[in-house]
Amino acid sequence: EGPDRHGDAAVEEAKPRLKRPPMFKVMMLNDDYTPMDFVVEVLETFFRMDREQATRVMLTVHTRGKAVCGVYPQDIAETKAALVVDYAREHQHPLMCQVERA
Ligand code: TYC
Repeated sequence: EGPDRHGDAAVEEAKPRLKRPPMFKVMMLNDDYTPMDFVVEVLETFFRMDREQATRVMLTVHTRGKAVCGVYPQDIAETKAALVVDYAREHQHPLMCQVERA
């Protein structure tokens, strides 16, 4: 029995992958300059929120300093945070995201 047994039915059996990956929160941070409508657009585009959800999260960031935009495996969380920051820079906004262990 084991992963390197060959020559019979066992080679066709994949080991069940039941372990969930560690999850990471993408946090959006407040600043004084990024327009509210730009933040709402970012939340809709990169985090698949509807207008109402995106507006609620944006206002939470604005009033409390930061809020969770989504929770993902680490590579996806890091990629989303980087894409958002790049997109904001392209539009000359200082919007910031950070990734935290969930
Ligand atoms: N504080 C910004 C303003 O008053 C709006 C804002 C909201 C900026 C959320 C960043 O992540 C943010 N225009």
